[in-house]
This record gives sequence, structure tokens and C-alpha cells, in this order.
Amino acid sequence: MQVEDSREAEKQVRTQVAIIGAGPAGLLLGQLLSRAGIDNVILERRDRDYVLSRIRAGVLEQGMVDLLQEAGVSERLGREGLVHDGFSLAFHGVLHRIDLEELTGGRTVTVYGQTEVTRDLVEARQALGRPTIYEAQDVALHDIDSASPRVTFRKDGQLYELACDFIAGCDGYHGVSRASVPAAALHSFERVYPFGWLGVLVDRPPASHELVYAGHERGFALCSMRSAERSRYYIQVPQDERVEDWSDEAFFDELRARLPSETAAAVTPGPSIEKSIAPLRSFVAEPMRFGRLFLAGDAAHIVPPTGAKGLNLAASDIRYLFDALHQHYNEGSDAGLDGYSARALARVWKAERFSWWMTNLLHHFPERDGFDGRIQQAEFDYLKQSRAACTALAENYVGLPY
Ligand code: FAS
Ligand code: PHB
Repeated sequence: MQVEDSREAEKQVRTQVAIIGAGPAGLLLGQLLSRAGIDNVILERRDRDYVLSRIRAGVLEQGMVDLLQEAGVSERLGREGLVHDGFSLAFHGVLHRIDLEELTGGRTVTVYGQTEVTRDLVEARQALGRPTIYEAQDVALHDIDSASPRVTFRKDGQLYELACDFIAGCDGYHGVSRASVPAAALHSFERVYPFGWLGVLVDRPPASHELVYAGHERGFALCSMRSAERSRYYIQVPQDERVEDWSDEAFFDELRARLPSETAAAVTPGPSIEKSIAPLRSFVAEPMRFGRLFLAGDAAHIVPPTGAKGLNLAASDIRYLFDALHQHYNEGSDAGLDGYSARALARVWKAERFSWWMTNLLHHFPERDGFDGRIQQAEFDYLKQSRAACTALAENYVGLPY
């Protein structure tokens, strides 16, 4: 980032790609661009500690693992990531294992916390000496439909203007990027679920060596992990639930009430080191491009975490966007940029479908009548008896091709 002559009360800076947001999408794009010699600046609203402290996703598709390897940030992932070749569904106390590796011809997923992915990317960026402007305030996008887009922001009271060729909007669901697109140019699709996930992180061994997704009339529960010593558990709670209303003891009692007895018996309660409630929604904004602004990750779409797709969709968006920018700068072709939105949305909608389907299969919808409960039971019975049904689930869970 070069600092050009400063105008009155304003510093002029320039880069090739301005990235808004230092979450996994923004950091991964920045890493790939930097290694390809394409200048970029990341503007992040929060401070570094906040970015590094967020507890979110836990399951990586192979496509994301491969992309992190290409970005040169997979060394710790290779050492500490847990490769999983299957997981279990439980329905009203009955367990059914989905053999991912056998059903998909050898494909697996890797359990490795998003927090660790973010740390690896932040440290790699620092090692490359690439600029991330933390605590950038009042970020605003200008002239995004022109050949000279600009981003203004305040840092330590100083107003800056960042001139660039392209803007990557990687600032999540509540960011400024999607909000900068004229309403008439954007078409949004949304489904808000009448419940959230109360998640707990605890330094106790996991209840099972694989993930267990449990459907129960009391509500959904998930047994996941971060390592052999650290577990991640979730239970479905009403939409308006408050985390302070849940003691650790009440959480573990409710969790075990929803699990098959053998799984419940293997849960080791302990003091939570993180406890939070995430709302569940399905959301897509179309198109994912407006002029020189390209949306990626949660800035463009949200999935309920049931299918473990949110983080992985951010990765496939970045695969497409990086390839398109690389093609622009190195081959002088804009075919990738012009095709980005349609290509990304084709994969996004398939993941939206899968996440919506898994959420409807496993959650208790209080406002629904007995018919839906019977349909859920029939879905589960069909999965238990049909290899074709399990194969369809497995190929979506490991991740459809990029
Ligand atoms: P992120 O939201 O991670 O990052 C956006 C960044 O932009 C943030 O650092 C933010 O501070 C910054 N920003 C926002 N506005 C800005 C502005 N105006 N200017 C500058 N910067 C700005 N996915 C799963 O697969 N499994 C899960 O279990 C799961 N659990 C989740 C729990 C929660 C509470 C949430 C919110 C999401 C969860 N997700 C899960 C989805 C999540 O992992 C996202 O898919 C992933 O973080 C997407 O990464 P980004 O697109 O980079 O967005
Ligand atoms: C997690 O470990 O945080 C996790 C795993 C699988 C999911 C959602 C969250 O589907």
C-alpha cells in the first residue's frame, strides 16, 4: 500500500484489490492474492484480538483443506486437524452412521476450528508483511459501478481514501458491502428459523470420536469437537432464548436428554469456556457482483450451521474470485469476473438446499403439526434403509465439486 501525497485532512492510498473484512473469506483472499503478487489491503472494523477470538465453525470440506494448502497455510492444519470418515445421525434415540468415505469413494472431512483457520491466516499475512488495517471505522464504498472504485475509512481519527481496481466485500452478513449495492440491483431470498443454537465449548474429551447429529422431540443436539481434549456441543433453543438463562449444568442435562443413551453416557460435563447463541437463517443475495464490487462469504449468503457449510461456502467463493482476479491481472481476461456471480451462486444454492434439508430433518418445529413429525421419521427410516439416500447425504456433506 503506497501512501500518496495527502490532501487536506485526507490521506490518499492505493492498492489493486481492497478487501473489506478480516474473517476467513477476506483473509484467505488476501493470502492467495499476496502470494500471486497482486497488491491488496484488508480493512477490518474490529481489533485483531476480536477477530482471533471468535468461536464458529468446526468442519472443513476437502476443497477448503486443498485451498488452504495452496495458500500455504495448512502446516498446523495437517498436524492438528482431525480427519473424519463418517458421522452419526440419531433420531429419537436410534443411531445411524453415515460412512462418508465408503459412500463417496474415499472422501472425508477435517475437524479443525474456524478460530484456528483464522489464526493461521492472520499469522501468514503478518509474515508476508501485508497490510491489515484493524479498527477501521466508517468504512464506506464509493463509485463501485465505475472503473475507479474507492473506499474511505477512518483510522485513529485520520480520514483515508483507498483507491483500488476492485473491492472484495468479505464483511459478513452485517457488513457495509452488500448494503452499498443499490436496492434495485439486489434480490434477496431469506428463511428465518424459529430457533437458534446454544453452543458450549468445554475442555473435556468428546462424547464420541465422530460427530453425532441428534433429532429429538425436545429439540436438536450436536456433539462435535475441536480436539481429543476439547468438545463443542450445541442444543436447539427458542429464538428469543438468552444465554444467561442457561447454567452449564442445565445445558448438559438438556443435551443428554436429547442424545441416545450410549452417547449421553459418554458426555463428560465441565465448565464452559465459551457459551453463546447463534440465530439460524437461510439467506442469499443475488447477484454477488455489482460493478467493481464482488461479494463473498457471509456478505452474500448465510446457511443454518446444520450442514457445516457456512465457512466452506466462503472458501469456494474465494476460489472462484481469486481465479477471476488472477485471470484479469495475468491474462487480461475478464471472463472469470463476468462469470463469478453465476458460478458462485450455482454452488451456493446447492449448499443452501442441503443445509435447509438437514435443518428440517433434525430440528423440532413447535408450530408444526404431527404430519411433519411423521415426515421427519420417514426421512430417517428411509436413510436407514437406502444406500442411495445415504449417498446423497454423504456427497453433500463432504462438499459438492467446486
Ligand atoms: P465473517 O462474518 O466471519 O467475517 C466478516 C468480517 O468482516 C468480520 O471480521 C467483521 O468484523 C468484519 N466487518 C463487518 N462489517 C465491517 C465493516 N463495515 N468494515 C470492515 N469490516 C467489517 N459455519 C459453519 O460452517 N459451522 C458453524 O458451526 C458455524 N457457526 C457459526 C456461529 C455464528 C455465531 C456465526 C455468526 C456464524 C457461524 N457459522 C458457521 C458461519 C461462519 O462460520 C461463517 O460462514 C464464516 O464466518 C464466514 O466467513 P466470512 O464470510 O469471512 O464472514
Ligand atoms: C462445530 O464443530 O462447530 C460444528 C460442526 C458441525 C456443524 C456445525 C458446527 O454442522
